[in-house]
Amino acid sequence: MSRFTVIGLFGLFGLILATSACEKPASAVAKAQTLASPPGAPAPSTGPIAVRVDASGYHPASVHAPAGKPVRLVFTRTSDEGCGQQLVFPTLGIRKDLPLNQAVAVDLTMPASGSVAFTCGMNMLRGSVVVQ
Ligand SMILES: [Cu+2]
Repeated sequence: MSRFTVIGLFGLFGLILATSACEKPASAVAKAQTLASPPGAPAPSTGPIAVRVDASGYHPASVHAPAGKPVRLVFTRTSDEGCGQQLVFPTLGIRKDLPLNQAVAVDLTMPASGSVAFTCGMNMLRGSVVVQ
């Protein structure tokens, strides 16, 4: 086996690791989102909304807030696995680092209808704040 073959194999292995670390959480989040909004969901909280970030995504992946009102989300990343180190609100131009086990507040104003999406730095973990 040549030196280049060995380097190539390690590179491929690293790529597979990086890819699988991002893809698994995304499918888990998609599953969680369909379960997150059952009929008769609880009323929105008026205080800050806590969202935990781990290897499988955002918990909860879908939160609710009143239309047209300011809302504060507090994100805490509790796992070094996965790719939740960065938090992005694409439509608001917000990009924040999430240090491990440190609460990071994000203030935003809800639109009149619809939802505001948030993702990891690579748009693989996904969540949303839905107008209620
Ligand atoms: Cu990612």
